[in-house]
Amino acid sequence: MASVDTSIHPHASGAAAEFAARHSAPHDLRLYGGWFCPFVQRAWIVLHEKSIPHQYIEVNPYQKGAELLALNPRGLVPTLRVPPARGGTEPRALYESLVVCEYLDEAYGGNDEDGRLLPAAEADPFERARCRLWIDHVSSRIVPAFYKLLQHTPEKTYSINEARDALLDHIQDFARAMAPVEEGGGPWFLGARFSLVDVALAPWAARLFLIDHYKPGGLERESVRDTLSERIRYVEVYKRYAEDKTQSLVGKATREGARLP
Ligand SMILES: N[C@@H](CCC(=O)N[C@@H](CS)C(=O)NCC(=O)O)C(=O)O
Repeated sequence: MASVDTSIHPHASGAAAEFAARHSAPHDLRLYGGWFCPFVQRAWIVLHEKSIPHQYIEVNPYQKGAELLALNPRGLVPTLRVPPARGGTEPRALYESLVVCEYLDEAYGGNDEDGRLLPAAEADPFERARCRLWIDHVSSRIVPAFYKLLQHTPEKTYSINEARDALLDHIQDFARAMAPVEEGGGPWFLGARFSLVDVALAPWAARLFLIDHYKPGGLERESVRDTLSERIRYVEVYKRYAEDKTQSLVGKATREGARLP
């Protein structure tokens, strides 16, 4: 087995780089993160959703620096440096992505009706517990199955199809527990309301393309994958649809509510 891979691109890119840059000024609430890390992304999403002022500090957790280890003896990201308690001077730290997410949700207000990403216990203890149950399903079923499939190699004792089926089974169980679209009026676990259940899953949902990229058959049919071009090319060609400027027969028909050609 090779040693730990410490070579990682040193900083975020794209939208994440812009978000990190907007939060680079010193602040007494600090997220120590790695741009690539899905556990970090959970905490980052909560900071973003609740517009919480903070400082983002990029670290490589595979080259554990003294600053990170002083806050988190496990040396993992995300690590959150929390301002000192009232009357105190020592900064405090929290880690474990879901603990960090719940802390941020409870300690800071938010934009929606009660400002909470997890239903408050006072409002609906059952719904809160049900959300935590499905967050646990994400962490204990979907996430391990994602890695088991991604880490499948031909010499494994399980087949790639077993790994793929297990991941899809866990995703289907999750989908069955979601609010039906027609009842909730929205695409999220609770329907219209975005919650910590969605936060817990989103980083891996956004990384599912890696299975298609690295594994034979991926999560898509090979025939589908082998007939696709690079994503950026679709972004370019679909711009005229997204801005509703296309003069194609399909575009015109949709605009007029007519049958597609
Ligand atoms: N259970 C932790 C997992 C965090 C985790 O594994 N982070 C990775 C980066 S994605 C890490 O810091 N790895 C450092 C290492 O493996 O030494 C959480 O939910 O926060």
